Amino acid sequence: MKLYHSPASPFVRKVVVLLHELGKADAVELATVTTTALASDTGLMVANPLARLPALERPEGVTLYDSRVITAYLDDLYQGGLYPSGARRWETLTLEATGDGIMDSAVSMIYEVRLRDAARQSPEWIEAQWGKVARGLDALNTRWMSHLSGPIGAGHISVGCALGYLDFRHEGRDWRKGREALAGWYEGFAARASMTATTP
Ligand SMILES: N[C@@H](CCC(=O)N[C@@H](CS)C(=O)NCC(=O)O)C(=O)O
Repeated sequence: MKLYHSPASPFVRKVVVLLHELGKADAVELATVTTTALASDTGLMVANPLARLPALERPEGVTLYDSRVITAYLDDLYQGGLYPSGARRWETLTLEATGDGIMDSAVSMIYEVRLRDAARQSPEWIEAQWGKVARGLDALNTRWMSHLSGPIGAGHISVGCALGYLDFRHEGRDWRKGREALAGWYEGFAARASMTATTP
């Protein structure tokens, strides 16, 4: 299997962390590409018409995207149990959506600054995106600590990669301030071998 990859992408990191957690990091070949919303990699465009990372080419079927489809597929393939059954499944999917949503807004803030010239950038839009990130973090810190304290699942991986991305690209925002429970959880999660092996 071939994974279209960039070491800086938190969505790609989710997939690679999950592979490490499954003990299957060697099961995919990493095809590193450089792509942005304004200049798409042509090979990636063939694999995923949306030209977004990650995409997973498989010998036995269609190329998979987006990251949530890929993580669910790999967990199913290797029977990892990272999407549990019962009530915890819906929590896991919602937690994963929360982590992914934080990444969406955090990545789009970087695009605004890097892909638009200074005169056309919108500080209001950037702050509105940070507002979504901040509310997601507050929800994690107040409503999700009990789930996060339980067995690792796909939601934990998404949240861990989202927080890692905030440290990587938005360090000045000090996301830990006033969110001590979440910060404490992340300290432990960031020390996992799957995370240290994939630090951007
Ligand atoms: N919802 C998508 C988001 C993927 C995404 O936004 N990837 C970024 C890299 S971090 C990308 O490929 N951006 C290029 C573009 O938007 O054209 C997923 O979960 O895979």
